[in-house]
Amino acid sequence: MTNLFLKPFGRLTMGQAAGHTGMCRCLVLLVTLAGLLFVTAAVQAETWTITQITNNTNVHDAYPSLYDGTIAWVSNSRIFYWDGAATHELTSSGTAAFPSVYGGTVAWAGHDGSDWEIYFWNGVSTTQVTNNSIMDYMPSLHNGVIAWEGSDGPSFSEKDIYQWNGSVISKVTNNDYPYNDWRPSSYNGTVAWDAYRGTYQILYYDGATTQTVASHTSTIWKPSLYNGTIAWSAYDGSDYEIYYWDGSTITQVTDNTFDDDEPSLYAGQIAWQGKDGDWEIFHWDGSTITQVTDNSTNDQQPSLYNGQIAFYGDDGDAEIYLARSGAVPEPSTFTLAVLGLLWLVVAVLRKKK
Ligand SMILES: [Ca+2]
Ligand SMILES: [Ca+2]
Ligand SMILES: [Ca+2]
Ligand SMILES: [Ca+2]
Repeated sequence: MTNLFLKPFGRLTMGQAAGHTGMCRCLVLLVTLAGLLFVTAAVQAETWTITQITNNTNVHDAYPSLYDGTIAWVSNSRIFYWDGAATHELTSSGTAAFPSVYGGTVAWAGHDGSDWEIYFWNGVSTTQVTNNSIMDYMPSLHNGVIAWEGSDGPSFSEKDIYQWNGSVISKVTNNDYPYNDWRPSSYNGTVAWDAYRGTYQILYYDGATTQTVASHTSTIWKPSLYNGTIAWSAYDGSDYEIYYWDGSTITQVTDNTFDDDEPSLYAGQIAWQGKDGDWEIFHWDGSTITQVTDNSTNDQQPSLYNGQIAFYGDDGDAEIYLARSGAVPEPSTFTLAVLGLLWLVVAVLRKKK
């Protein structure tokens, strides 16, 4: 029964697999091959190719939002949209912030002269979603639905979570000070946000009910929602760390002595910024952390989508960058050397026969 496995291999490499010596040679070769493949796999690292999207002077390009190779960002308080080939400005005045992109549509917050409102660009024209005297801020767009934080209640700073489904505005939360709700992340009509309910919490509204995902006596914030799973950042007593909830279990992703913040979640993978002196971009593929940037200037506010990360870096006035991952063997010369060594082993064994 062993020969069933060895024979085809033997024919290919040694010309014979019958007999004790042949089997031994085959086993040695198999073990060597397995070992070399393992070593080759071990030195394969996730590599990132970084492209600079903006290149200007005295213009602060920041807060990118990425969706399927398209990016929306803020440039000197104006909203810009890169469709993968060309750049378009979506605003006509410089009072905007916090763009969120989805499938050729963009939401953002804009100041109308008296307070902040939510705006939505459907790819052709812009709609003003809110028109009131309260502060509407930090919109998150997904599939035609926008969630944001809006102030109401006795204290102007007290926030609730609102949602717009394309025609109607509803409240996801409705409470008063000292309860508070901030920083929503929208996904198909579901919302995650951070809140104060006596303790600091990550809350999740699945479209029907709201549950507490995590509770903390110190800061826990900036949730990023993806299909019933959430990433966030929390203070562990000495610095900030990244956490991931897969719908049932919480995993601590980082455990170091510097701040990790601004997580962006996509399909079990997370990008965030970590401060190893200056801010760098990091990526977690579900098991391994890779450092995406490595320089002496700040790289911040990553937005992750399907193996790509948009972020902004500081070249004096801040620019938008796009990092693309590729599972390229590293270094490729090592792989060639392994193949060469393998060929040598085969040649020697053939000669010995
Ligand atoms: Ca710039
Ligand atoms: Ca308003
Ligand atoms: Ca940390
Ligand atoms: Ca950096």
